[in-house]
Amino acid sequence: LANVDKVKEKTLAMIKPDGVEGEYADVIKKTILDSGFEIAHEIELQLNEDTAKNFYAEHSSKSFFPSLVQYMTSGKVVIMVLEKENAISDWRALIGPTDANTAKETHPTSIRALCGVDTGRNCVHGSDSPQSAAREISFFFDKSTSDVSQRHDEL
Ligand code: RTP
Ligand code: MG
Repeated sequence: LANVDKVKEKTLAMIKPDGVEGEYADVIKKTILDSGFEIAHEIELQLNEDTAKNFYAEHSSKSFFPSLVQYMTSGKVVIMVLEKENAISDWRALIGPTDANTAKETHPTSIRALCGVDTGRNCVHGSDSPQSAAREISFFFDKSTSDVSQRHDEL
């Protein structure tokens, strides 16, 4: 059993427009690699309104949905597939709580403490379950190839 490879898990990570605009992408990627993740795929693109709405469809009835869509379409994002054992929960732990002000108080070494502003502008995204990871990875990446490929140049 000691020789059995640990099963790797994949999750979807995104550096949101404020993170890209604030030039946090390089330090975030360094933190990702230093934390033992592999970056299996990476694309940078500008989300359009339909794509942002579809990606965050679970929040479509929330009062913050219009501002979320506005925020997510305000500039380029970097989208990555991260791979390691326990990638989904470990990436969520590394990014910290949704509200960046809470992150600064309770998780000062988290990524949202580093580059987030408040509960809306929190600079990074992470899949919150195996189901959402599968949905979100196939939302942006073509499963039929193992190359760094993307479904569209602009989404
Ligand atoms: P994410 O999906 O982006 O990783 O964030 P999360 O799981 O920590 O939080 P979630 O509840 O899924 O919310 C998605 C994103 O919507 C924005 N938001 N604004 N009260 C508000 O104004 C509010 N609440 C959430 C944030 O950008 C949040 O990350
Ligand atoms: Mg979420």
